[in-house]
Amino acid sequence: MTNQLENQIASYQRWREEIRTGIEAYQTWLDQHGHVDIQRSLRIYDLLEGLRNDRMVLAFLAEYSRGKTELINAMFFADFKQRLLPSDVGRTTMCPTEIFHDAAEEPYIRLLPIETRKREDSIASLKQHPIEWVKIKLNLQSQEEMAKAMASLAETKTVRVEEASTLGLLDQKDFVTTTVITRGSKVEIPAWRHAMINYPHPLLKSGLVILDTPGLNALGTEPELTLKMIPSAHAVLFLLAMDTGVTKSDLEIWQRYVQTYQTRRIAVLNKIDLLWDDLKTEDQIDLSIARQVDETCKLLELPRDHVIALSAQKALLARIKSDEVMLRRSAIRELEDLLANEIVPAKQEILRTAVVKEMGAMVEGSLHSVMAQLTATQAELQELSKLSGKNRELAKTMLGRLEKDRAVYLQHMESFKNSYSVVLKQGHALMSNLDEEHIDEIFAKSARDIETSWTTAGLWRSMNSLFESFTRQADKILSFASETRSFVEKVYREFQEQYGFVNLTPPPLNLEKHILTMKGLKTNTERFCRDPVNVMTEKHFLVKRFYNGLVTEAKIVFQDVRKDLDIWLKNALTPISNQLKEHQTLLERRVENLKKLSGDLSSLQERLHQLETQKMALGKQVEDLLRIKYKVLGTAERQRAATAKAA
Ligand SMILES: Nc1nc2c(ncn2[C@@H]2O[C@H](COP(=O)(O)OP(=O)(O)OP(=O)(O)O)[C@@H](O)[C@H]2O)c(=O)[nH]1
Ligand SMILES: [Mg+2]
Repeated sequence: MTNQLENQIASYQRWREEIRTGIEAYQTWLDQHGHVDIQRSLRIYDLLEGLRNDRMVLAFLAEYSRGKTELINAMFFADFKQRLLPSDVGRTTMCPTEIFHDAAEEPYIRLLPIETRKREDSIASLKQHPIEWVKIKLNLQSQEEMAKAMASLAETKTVRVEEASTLGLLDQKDFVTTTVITRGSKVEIPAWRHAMINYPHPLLKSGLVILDTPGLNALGTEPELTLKMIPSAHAVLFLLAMDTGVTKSDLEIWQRYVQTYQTRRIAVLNKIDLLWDDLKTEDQIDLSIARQVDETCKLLELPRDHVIALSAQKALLARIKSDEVMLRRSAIRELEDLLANEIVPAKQEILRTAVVKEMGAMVEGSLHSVMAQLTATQAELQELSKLSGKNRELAKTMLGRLEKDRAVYLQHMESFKNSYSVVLKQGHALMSNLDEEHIDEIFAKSARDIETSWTTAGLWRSMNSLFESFTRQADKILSFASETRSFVEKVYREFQEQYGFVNLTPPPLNLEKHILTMKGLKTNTERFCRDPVNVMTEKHFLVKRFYNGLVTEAKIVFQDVRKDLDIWLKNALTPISNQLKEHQTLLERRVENLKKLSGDLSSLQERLHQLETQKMALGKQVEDLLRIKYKVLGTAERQRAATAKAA
């Protein structure tokens, strides 16, 4: 059963493949023409790896029992002809569950024991250690075995109150953050902390990852989920149920975990089938649904087309039974179309921007360099063809003129080199402010600030100084980047006017994403520190866990800013410096050749022939590079057109 979403994701995958082959072709071009450069090769290798591991994450969030798991079953697993993931009344999914495909391994479900919460390791780091996980191989041929394996996602265990407390799952004064259900003196807690399912579904094979989560109570206990996994997802699907409407706890999850962290968010008003009533006309039913949708838009402050009313359960049933009428009525396709038309292109744009950022200047630089060589070859050809049948005197006059040109050019180069080295020095100084050692220092200071008091006040003090330090660094970097851009533009203008250079404008340095992530962390900290429950109870283990989550994320932001600055600096300064040096080499070569010729004009024909061959070869290189450029940096419009055609 293919639908628009599958088509769109498949076309996205093809596009990604094309970029990958384009980049590989560029690497081959570099190798073939002797432009081997370790640093550049490493960057290309990293980018190729990134493309190979590219993932699009859809996170499903909601209070318990709104039908998240049922919707995932209907959207992705109906071909299995049964409810693959456990979905039931009351609380069902007990741990965050990632569903993806990894071709390197046989299908499996991996479960991280809840006891790992006693340690400080993050889930991300535990993912690197398969030994920490319980692995169950999935036998796709047996529905019974599959259902049994998937049932683990809903597994709980009964433990003593103290045990739940050491796991950070229980605080007797406060049940808001607990995930437990009290059973007399004992409590019931989730058996697993996190689950990973490797399942060979076509959409998952294309790089889609589904994140199913448990309801509100469980969300609060795993900062990594709320600080990292949900904000970095490419879209959040927030579920509500028709029968409950938007409740207080729905709104709390929305405001706390979705609204401020996610720009691509869709609300799903599930269970519309509960309104299907034989005693009401279709119009009456539609009216009730429309009223609820309007109400939801208002409460969640979402545009009308981002709230979809549907029935996950009927969609699953319709797909299992191949009942087209029921499937249409379930309205699940509206959601899938929205994802196909909005979320997939948005994800594509993110990747395209990243590729352009990494490769744009490199490919353009190579292209300009080859074009400059071609222009120089043509100029020399023209110059020398004038000499045919002429005397030596003319050659000498030409040589004199060319040498003068070269001298003026060298003077220009000198003044450029001076300003260039000043800019480069400033750039390196800013980078060294953000190297491992300095970042460690910034974070060590923040740790010292809080170590004596694991309280919300201590947390706020410590994090605030960290955020301020970040803002200072980011401001400095941005103003440096804008000055550098003006400098490069000025140099290009000068050299374009005098020597006919092709103009290259360095892109602005964009730190928006990192600044927003940092703002998100700050809002999160503020909310945590102001939350009356946290202030009153001052649960140190929770503050510590939250702090660890925050600093891990903040450190990544600092590191990412440094990485971006590094790439930007190279992209902004390397092409112009290369172009200038190359122009110098070409001028020198022309002077050398003319010198040789002015002594003996007999080899003129041979030289002309050489230049013709060179011109052809360079022309071919320009063609190759244009093809590569088109593949690697092809515009979003081109892609959209291709997708529309495929659909
Ligand atoms: N009538 C009706 N029931 C539904 C629909 N979708 C889900 N349900 C039922 O609602 C109950 C809860 O669904 P789940 O998919 O387990 O909900 P969840 O959001 O994953 O809940 P947790 O895993 O506990 O967080 C189950 O009994 C589902 O069969 C629907 O569209 N219509
Ligand atoms: Mg569930």
